[in-house]
Amino acid sequence: MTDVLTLGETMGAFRAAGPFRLGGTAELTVAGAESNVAIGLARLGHAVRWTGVTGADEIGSLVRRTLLAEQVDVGAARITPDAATGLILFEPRTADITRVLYYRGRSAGSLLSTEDVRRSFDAGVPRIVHVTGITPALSESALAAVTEAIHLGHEAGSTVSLDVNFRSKLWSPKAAGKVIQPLLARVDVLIASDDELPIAGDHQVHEVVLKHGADGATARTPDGTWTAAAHRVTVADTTGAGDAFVAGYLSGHLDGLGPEARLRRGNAVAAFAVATPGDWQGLPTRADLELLDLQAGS
Ligand code: KDG
Repeated sequence: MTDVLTLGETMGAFRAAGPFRLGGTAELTVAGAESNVAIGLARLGHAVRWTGVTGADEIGSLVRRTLLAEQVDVGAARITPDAATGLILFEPRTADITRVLYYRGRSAGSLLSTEDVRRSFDAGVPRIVHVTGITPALSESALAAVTEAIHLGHEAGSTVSLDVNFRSKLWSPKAAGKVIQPLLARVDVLIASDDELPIAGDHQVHEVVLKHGADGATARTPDGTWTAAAHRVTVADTTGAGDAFVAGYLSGHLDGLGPEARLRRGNAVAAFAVATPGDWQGLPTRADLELLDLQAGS
């Protein structure tokens, strides 16, 4: 049984030690919003499948190897000889501000298609289908893939979640709104940061989760509104904090927690993520989460 199916582009990631213009050392790892969520859920013990396309190259192997090592199922992911795996360069300027450069135009990841999504569902209906607003910006076929994932998830009775994840380097807020708003008709859980909410426009999504960064998060359903404060931790790197929150929040869904407890789990997972440099490296296990509970109780 698959708990969560997610799909998108995961790239090779270079994280520089200092300003790019000075050159010097950089760490090579992988990054992608959906695979960050997948790793977060897998570390919490959930069965997660990630679907995407990587090139038949060494960076693509790094992506697949990393996800496999994190117990993420990549059995439905595709390797293409037709394009290279994309790259993302992170230039940390402060703990809160990281400059991002993309080398992902016509990348393997942008070739994601509806067939990839159908193949992913062949392996079993997931309890949750999670997509982001990044993938539809990559190409027409990637948009079709996201549309198909939402459609198949909705038809099969999965909970469909969408994180707006607006990326200004890929498109404008107006272009994003035009594409994302029609998708929301079949979405059950809409996740956005405060500044991304206007992109979602008017919608009827049952559950809306707002990420307020260091100020925590809010969940709204027809039954009420809940807010939970973020944990105070020393921040090393906020990249991937939103994805970490989503992993925790969806984990709470899978465990049958109520809205406030889901928010608390999201905030706890995000606290671990921001305390370690990197998108996903600091994501906690269940045992790690208990450490936070112990500290809160001491
Ligand atoms: O959410 C963190 C992301 O910014 C990172 O992993 C890269 O997915 C990414 C993107 O497309 O910007």
